[in-house]
Amino acid sequence: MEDLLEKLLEAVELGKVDKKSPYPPNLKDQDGAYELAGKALEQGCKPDEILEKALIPAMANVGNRYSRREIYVPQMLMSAKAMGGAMLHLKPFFQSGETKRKGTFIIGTVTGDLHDIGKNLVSMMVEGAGWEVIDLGVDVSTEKFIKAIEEKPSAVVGLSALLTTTMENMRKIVADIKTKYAGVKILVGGAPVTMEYCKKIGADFYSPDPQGAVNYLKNLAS
Ligand code: B1M
Repeated sequence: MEDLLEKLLEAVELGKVDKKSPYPPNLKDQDGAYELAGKALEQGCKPDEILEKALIPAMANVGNRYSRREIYVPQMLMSAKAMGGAMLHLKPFFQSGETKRKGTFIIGTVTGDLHDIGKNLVSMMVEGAGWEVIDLGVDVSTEKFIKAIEEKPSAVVGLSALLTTTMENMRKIVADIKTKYAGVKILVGGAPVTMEYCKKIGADFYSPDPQGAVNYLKNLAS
């Protein structure tokens, strides 16, 4: 069993989605994350064990390697895709409530901003770290964030902005959320955003990359 989980960890880290996936070329025709997760379940491994022992450590390695600039966006996307392949088997268990998530993370790119590549990476990495993720998409208004928070009041909220012009919308959304839900923690990120700006607009934390977001949530949950 340990061997199977080790193989799954490696498949996710290397971005091997499933058997027919041509990437990475040296793993051609070998089982990918999809098949290995299915086999682990068949052999009696619990979904949360698969998450804790294979998927989460794999994505943590990927996040750390990306932060150290040892890998780049395409590799991280392939790993996230591989994790998604494994999650196809695990999701039904989480959705049924049979297996507990660490918490809920609501994420969206702020009003007026259509950039979603970075936001999607954060979303996938956080999901890979064992959180339920409610991804509201792009061009998300205060009202949409508030509605999602109403449904999950204990959620942590993540805002992404890629344009200097939409940073102002980020400020407004943070202010509106904090007025209505002072206790809700808000994490901000995106290329033009800085820790200084985070403090200025009253958000709780800034992360320059997905792994920083995962680490912040991990600290909050512990
Ligand atoms: Co746009 N764009 N774009 N664009 N675009 C930028 C951002 C720009 C810097 C390009 C440039 O001029 N050099 C520039 C902004 C300038 C500024 O504001 N200072 C720009 C512009 C001007 C525009 C338009 C206005 C262009 C126009 O129409 N005249 C327009 C705006 C549309 C709109 O949003 N309303 C526009 C449109 C587009 C496309 C639609 C064509 C496309 C977006 C496609 C998509 O996202 N689906 C696009 C793209 C691709 C880019 C660039 C080239 C790449 C952005 C990207 O995906 N980076 C970008 C230039 C650049 O960055 N080199 C640019 C990769 C991604 C992994 O990084 O998103 O930074 P990033 O995310 C990182 C971190 O920031 C962090 O983690 C990620 C991984 O490390 N992170 C978080 C992100 N969100 C986080 C949230 C967190 C934590 C961390 O917690 C919640």
